[in-house]
Amino acid sequence: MAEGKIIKALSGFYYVLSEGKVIQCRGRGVFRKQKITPLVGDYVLFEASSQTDGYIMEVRERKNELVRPPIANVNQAILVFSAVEPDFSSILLDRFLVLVESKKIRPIIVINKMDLLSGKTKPIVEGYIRDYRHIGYDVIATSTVTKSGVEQLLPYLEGRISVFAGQSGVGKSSLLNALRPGLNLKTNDISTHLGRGKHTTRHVELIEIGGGLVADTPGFSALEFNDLEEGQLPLCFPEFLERSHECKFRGCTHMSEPKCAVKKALEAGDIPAYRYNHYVSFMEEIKERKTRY
Ligand SMILES: Nc1nc2c(ncn2[C@@H]2O[C@H](COP(=O)(O)OP(=O)(O)O)[C@@H](O)[C@H]2O)c(=O)[nH]1
Ligand SMILES: [Mg+2]
Ligand SMILES: [Zn+2]
Repeated sequence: MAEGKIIKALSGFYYVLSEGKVIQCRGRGVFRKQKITPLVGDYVLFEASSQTDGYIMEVRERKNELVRPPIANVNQAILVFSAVEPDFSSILLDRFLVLVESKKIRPIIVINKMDLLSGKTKPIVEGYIRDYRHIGYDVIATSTVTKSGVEQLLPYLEGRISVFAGQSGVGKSSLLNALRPGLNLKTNDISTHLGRGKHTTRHVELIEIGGGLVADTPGFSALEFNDLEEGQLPLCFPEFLERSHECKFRGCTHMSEPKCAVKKALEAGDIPAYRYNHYVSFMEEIKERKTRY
């Protein structure tokens, strides 16, 4: 049996990339009974019946699984924001970061459209870039117009499965096109993010860019904290997590407990107020959700 990775699923066929070749496979008959649905991103063992065709015999255990789009084993999320048009939003970034961290996916932050910054907006965006780098996140500032910074993304893609995520219009498709000339993804395509609620089975495909695999559709289209428990939230803010052993109470939620190291860092200006405020509002949102049931 050979080993490979599913890069596309379409009409009952799975396209398995193995040693540089793509084999068109069907799932084993027993999968249906065992309720196993192979996903794009799955590592599989397959039996080739010819040079081009085969059967998937086994699906390896998944590291994680996204629902929309359906992809397994995502290593990282490239969170794309624009500096302006639309304006950079730190609360939206924090929301993405929490969702990504909670799935044990590594986030990479990209701030695109840097060419559009003016004298007034530049220092604001640069301040955010400094703050997020200070937390320890990788932040890449790009422009697909001047091409500045775009190539810095390539080494991050190598050997990994990545999804691009971010609001419509920030430049995700433009970035992918810039990273892989000839890809020709549609840009300024506002129809694609309206699929919600409609019964469109969106097919996903992983495309090879920079020695890695990238999903061709944006990830994390649902931005609600539906699967998140209160206790998980403090783990999704790395700069809180690293200080939490200094809090007086074990399992401190950094809300109203005394002698809280996070509160202390906030007062000292080591944690920006907006990060803490977003944390509090997410905590309230999670609690609120619970009382609804
Ligand atoms: N000025 C400027 N415009 C950009 C940049 N990147 C993308 N755009 C434009 O922003 C619009 C949305 O880009 P698109 O790639 O479709 O965004 P997506 O919805 O995130 O895939 C298009 O009109 C692009 O030409 C950039 O770096 N600078
Ligand atoms: Mg797009
Ligand atoms: Zn605390």
